Amino acid sequence: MKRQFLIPALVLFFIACGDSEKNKDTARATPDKETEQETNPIPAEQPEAVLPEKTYEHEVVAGDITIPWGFDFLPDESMLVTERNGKIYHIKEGKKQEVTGAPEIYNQGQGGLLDLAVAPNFAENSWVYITYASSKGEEEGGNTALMRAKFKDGELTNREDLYKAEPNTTKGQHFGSRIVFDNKGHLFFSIGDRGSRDVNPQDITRDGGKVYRLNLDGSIPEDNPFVGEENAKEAIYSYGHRNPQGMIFNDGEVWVNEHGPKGGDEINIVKPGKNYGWPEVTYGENYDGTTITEERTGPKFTNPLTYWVPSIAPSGFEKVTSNKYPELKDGFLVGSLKFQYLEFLKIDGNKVTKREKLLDGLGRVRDVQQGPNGFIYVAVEGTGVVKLLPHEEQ
Ligand SMILES: [Ca+2]
Repeated sequence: MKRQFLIPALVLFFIACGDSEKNKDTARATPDKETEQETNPIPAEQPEAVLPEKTYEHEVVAGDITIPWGFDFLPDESMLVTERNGKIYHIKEGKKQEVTGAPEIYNQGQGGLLDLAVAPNFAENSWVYITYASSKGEEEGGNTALMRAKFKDGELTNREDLYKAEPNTTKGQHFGSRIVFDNKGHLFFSIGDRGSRDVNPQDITRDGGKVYRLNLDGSIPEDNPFVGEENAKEAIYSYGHRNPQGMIFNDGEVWVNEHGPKGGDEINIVKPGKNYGWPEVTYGENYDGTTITEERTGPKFTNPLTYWVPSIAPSGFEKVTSNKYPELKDGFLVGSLKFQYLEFLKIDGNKVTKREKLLDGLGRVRDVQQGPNGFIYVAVEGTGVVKLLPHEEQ
């Protein structure tokens, strides 16, 4: 989940995230290799993904949602779910009600209604945050926007646009997007490279291929890494991303997973001002098998924690902290759009030690959240939102 409500005090614990010019610095990079391997280690190869010892069952909690893109929980444990085509549903006690006041979307390619995150202090202010593809602006096409609105009685009101990426483009790729909160009054959200990999991700004066950090009212934190830099988009927190569609707040750090090209999906630990390399370094290649770059790493770039070859097409991200699934506790969950399962990863230090395919074949997994009740919920295309049943409840 994106935050947790703890009673009695409102103590909040947030989890819920080319053929370009070659890197000229590679040749003259010889900082202390050992230190570098400690602070920015080259990721190890992953183990194969296997089926779990015991198959998990599931139950549908919100059906008939074509592309359930993102969801989050309200303090009463009811759920808000976005559907990419522009609808938002409130799921309460098994009943699905369409919410009025959803934003007007630019419905193109991978764009549409994207993530939704309930404010950490929703009980006091009723804010929910939403990312979506928007056509606002002068140019034709659209780009990713972030808004907030108050949710009450099945209705979104007091809508405020907090960020709109520029410029618009008619390209249908890589809008991102996920939203998470830290416990210091900020929110983070992601925008993909919008199909312009050689223009956007490496340029901090342009939107796209970035993770952004804002205050909850949409203003830019004064300590953002590029504040005061000429022409910089000051909301940028990190850059060189391709298309992050999974994000969590994990032990004080923002972690994203992001789609690579053919091969080279990544988990990155997002640090202020860091460059995650796309497209100058990547473990992937073009979809037609041609080379993007031979470089996998370089001194200017922060290495991923892990990478997937072949790509699983990751979407959604969660850390299991509840006691409902002892065998999964402290592990990570990532949806696979491509292979239609929920991937479980055990990570020890900076190494992935186990990968399992949960709910294998269920459908394209779009999002995953641990609910305030400790159960794992999974958004699956063509189905809706399902609950992962612990073994003892089957
Ligand atoms: Ca990278």
